[in-house]
Amino acid sequence: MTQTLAIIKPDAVGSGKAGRILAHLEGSGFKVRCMKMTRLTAAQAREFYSVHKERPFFEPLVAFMTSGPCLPMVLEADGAVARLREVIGSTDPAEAADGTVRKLYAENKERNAIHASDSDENASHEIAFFFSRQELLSVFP
Ligand code: 3AN
Repeated sequence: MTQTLAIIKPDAVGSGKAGRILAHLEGSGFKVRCMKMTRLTAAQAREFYSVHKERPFFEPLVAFMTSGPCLPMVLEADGAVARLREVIGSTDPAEAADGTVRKLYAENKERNAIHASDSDENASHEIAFFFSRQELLSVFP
């Protein structure tokens, strides 16, 4: 079993799709190991997406990610990172495969319902970004 980080983004939380997305993830075989509701500050959003800081969509992305609450969570499965990328679908819902989370629930390329780590290394980093060791251990000692 390996872990990855998902975030149900503010568009999906705000439009009442979080429960359906969570059910979709659980139905796809993921175990939820830790989860919280939070609202990112601009500084946190800039840090989280710093790899995109030179891109034209960076400031709109920061504005979107701070526009309302989101639900970061640690998900566990066999080959969790690759499996979750498959389950969420392409960044642009117009290009996402049928039955994927983004095809079903995303509005567009920016307001695309869910984030998922893209490598094991980034998954560790992103899990630590949202959850302390103590928080993780307090849920599943
Ligand atoms: P993914 O979330 O599929 O890994 P990334 O890491 O390339 O995609 O992009 C991070 C986030 O930046 C996306 N989830 C999306 O919200 C936003 N984004 C990416 N590309 C664009 C774009 N061309 N226009 C607007 N927003 C974008």
